[in-house]
Amino acid sequence: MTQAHAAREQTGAVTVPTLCRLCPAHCGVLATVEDGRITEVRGDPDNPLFQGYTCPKGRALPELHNSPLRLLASQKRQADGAFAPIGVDQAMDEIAARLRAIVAQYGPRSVAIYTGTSGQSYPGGANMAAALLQAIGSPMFFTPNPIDSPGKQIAASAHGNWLAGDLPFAGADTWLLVGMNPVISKANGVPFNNPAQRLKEEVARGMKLIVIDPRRTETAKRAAIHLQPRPGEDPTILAGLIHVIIAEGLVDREFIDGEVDGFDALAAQVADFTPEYVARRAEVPADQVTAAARLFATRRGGMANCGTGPNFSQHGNLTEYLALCLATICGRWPRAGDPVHRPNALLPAYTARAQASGPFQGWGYGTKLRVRDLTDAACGLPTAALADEILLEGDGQVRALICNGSNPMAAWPDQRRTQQAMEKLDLLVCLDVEMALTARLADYVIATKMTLETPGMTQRVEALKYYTIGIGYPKPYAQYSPRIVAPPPDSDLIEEWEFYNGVAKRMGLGLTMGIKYGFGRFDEAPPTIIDMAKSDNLTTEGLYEKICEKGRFTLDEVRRHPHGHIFEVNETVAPKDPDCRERLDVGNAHMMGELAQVRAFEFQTEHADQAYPFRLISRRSNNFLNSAGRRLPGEKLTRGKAYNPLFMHPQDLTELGLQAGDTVTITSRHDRIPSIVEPDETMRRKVIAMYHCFGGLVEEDDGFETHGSNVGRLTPADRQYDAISGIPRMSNIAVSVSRGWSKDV
Ligand SMILES: Nc1nc2c(c(=O)[nH]1)N[C@H]1C(S)=C(S)[C@@H](COP(=O)(O)OP(=O)(O)OC[C@H]3O[C@@H](n4cnc5c(=O)[nH]c(N)nc54)[C@H](O)[C@@H]3O)O[C@H]1N2
Ligand SMILES: Nc1nc2c(c(=O)[nH]1)N[C@H]1C(S)=C(S)[C@@H](COP(=O)(O)OP(=O)(O)OC[C@H]3O[C@@H](n4cnc5c(=O)[nH]c(N)nc54)[C@H](O)[C@@H]3O)O[C@H]1N2
Ligand code: SF4
Ligand SMILES: [Mo]
Repeated sequence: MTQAHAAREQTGAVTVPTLCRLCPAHCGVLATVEDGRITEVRGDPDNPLFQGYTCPKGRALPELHNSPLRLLASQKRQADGAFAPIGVDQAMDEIAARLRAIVAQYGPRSVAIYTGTSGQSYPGGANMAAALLQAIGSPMFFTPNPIDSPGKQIAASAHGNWLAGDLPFAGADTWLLVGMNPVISKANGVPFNNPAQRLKEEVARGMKLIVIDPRRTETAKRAAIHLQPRPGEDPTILAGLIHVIIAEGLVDREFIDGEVDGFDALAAQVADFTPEYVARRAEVPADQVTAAARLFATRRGGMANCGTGPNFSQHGNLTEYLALCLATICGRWPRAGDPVHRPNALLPAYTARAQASGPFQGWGYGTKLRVRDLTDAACGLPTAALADEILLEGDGQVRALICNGSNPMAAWPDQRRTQQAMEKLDLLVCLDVEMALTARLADYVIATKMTLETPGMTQRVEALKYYTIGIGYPKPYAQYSPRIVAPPPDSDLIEEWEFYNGVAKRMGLGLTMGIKYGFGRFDEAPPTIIDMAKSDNLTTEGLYEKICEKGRFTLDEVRRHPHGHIFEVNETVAPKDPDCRERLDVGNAHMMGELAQVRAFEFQTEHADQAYPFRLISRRSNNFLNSAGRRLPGEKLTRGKAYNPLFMHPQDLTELGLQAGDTVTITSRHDRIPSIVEPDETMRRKVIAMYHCFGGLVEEDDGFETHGSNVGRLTPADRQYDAISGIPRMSNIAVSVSRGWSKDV
């Protein structure tokens, strides 16, 4: 009898171990089930990695599963615009027929899929979506990555990868975090099994943390050196750090000679970035720049990780690249004989080697978009351009979009244009658990199961190390969970992968799902190929077996440890293959050119525009994952505040004659939104911040007190964008703040 059955058959409450899948951490938790409903989720003290840790989002899983706003059946838009329930089989029949007609009339490229953050909670879902598009013959597969941190893969393609992975955070004597707040975001940088605690322990042990952030964040509070600069100056600051390290001879010469190309080009390019220049431009003390460089270069261990902040503020590719260069010129990669930091458990075993896998073409290839000369790139197709691909008429126009656990209306830049695009589509399908913002504009909303109603496992978390440095479990850890509860009575719900497979079958297409493993362009093991034509009557459990088929440990072994398990893997990094000629590159021509542009930029001109004296930066709420959970009724997540305030330094408020709780209008060169101000001493003066993914549809601005405002509205997608990833300026946005709000200008 499974645990879920045991839970359902007993009348009393049953508490079972499982895992939260809302964010990449996948914390091991305990779930209490009473009469077939989840009533409590809390930390699992018996989980060896998480040791009782959870966050408010995970603890709200019962409310999310039992939410009155939850969709219990799929919905179809009627002629009058209202939605009516539709059986999911009927919905798949109709969607398949419509897709077939659209492909027949306009060609395969007219169909696009955008798979989002919540799509990642379900192993196989996004892969099956990709398989459907492939079977249709459309290249138009999009993810949030190019409006998140696209600089990561682009920088890695220019720099190359290290085939032994990254260095461990635990035990390092220094670390640099640029524009990220892992204590809240549980993203990369600090290990996400209780990041606040991990950081506290390391600092108590002696780690000297360096943080670059315009806000004194929960993470920055632990820093030995917190550089609190003007936003958008990260390439300047990192070039300054590299300048000092080279000028003072603090580089790892032996590592550079053995493994690295381009050092002289880098040295020449940073020559002008003296601490005094950096200080003047980024408005940080020059001696802090020098001190940070010395600290980073002279203490043991230590890598540099970048977050969304610098990726949003332009030159994200360059900033990510310089962070890799900083680590590389200081020789900060695992060497032969070091313990393997992130050996796989549910992924195939691999040989970690102390050698480079050199640079590769990271952009300018494959599918060309029709707008802004954008192409496919290492970060994926430029998502910020998808709205225009829908709006621009003619050959190749996108006419049908499937959103998989994603929410363009909340998350994409330029919400006004995004809404026009959503409304222009011939067919918009959203797989969601509620009538989220984009779902409200859809033709069909496919109601899906929630995480605790599906089996879960941690394989995807291991794969994150192939995506970038500084993320993934710090130990060979794995967990599997069976389904914990049945879906609500009388509901008609489907899982994501079943939907794509179901639509494909109805279109007469056989799906082949492929999963690849490896750092950068390097394949560690042959891909796993799952031929759905040979997989009739597959269950999700069966799909997971296939996905984990090549794992170092079998799912059976993992299942034996319901509270999760840290496996014994005592491997050391293998020496460099004597035939290996590959080298890392710190002098990539494109990146050096961009650094020269940064140096030539007249930064005073931009600062001088008094019409827009504030800089609006990004920030994440501890209680919501992007837009998910934002509409949950009650106080559990909103804590009485269902909107996203405008955080502002108290002195800036005073200067504007504003008080906490006052309504203001935030105006950028592009658009305007209302908000409510909140004093926050952690902000740098003249820098203000808001949480993203709030607000209603474009015409619903007046409801800001109950649903907040959409920050994306302030950002145009077709000006000040990155030429490779298309990411527009989503932080460091020049704005003005004025008292009051009126919808009419
Ligand atoms: N201005 C600004 N814009 C930003 C950002 C920012 O910081 N500032 N951040 C950017 C970043 S980093 C990202 S990743 C993107 C996020 O972009 P998206 O991934 O597109 O946005 P989310 O809000 O995460 O969308 C999640 C959707 O999934 C639904 N959902 C929740 N649970 C489930 C589930 O179990 N199953 C299914 N099928 N659906 C579910 C939610 O209701 C919601 O509609 O936004 C980007 N946009
Ligand atoms: N609780 C919670 N956790 C989340 C999410 C969430 O919405 N809520 N979202 C998840 C997602 S999709 C992602 S991608 C990750 C992101 O994880 P992070 O990248 O850690 O995101 P943030 O916490 O917003 O941290 C970004 C930091 O950049 C700073 N910043 C803004 N502009 C600049 C700049 O120009 N330069 C510098 N140096 N700093 C700048 C901001 O002050 C902020 O502290 O978090 C994930 N985890
Ligand atoms: S950090 Fe929070 S949301 Fe993320 S997996 Fe853990 S409990 Fe869930
Ligand atoms: Mo993200």
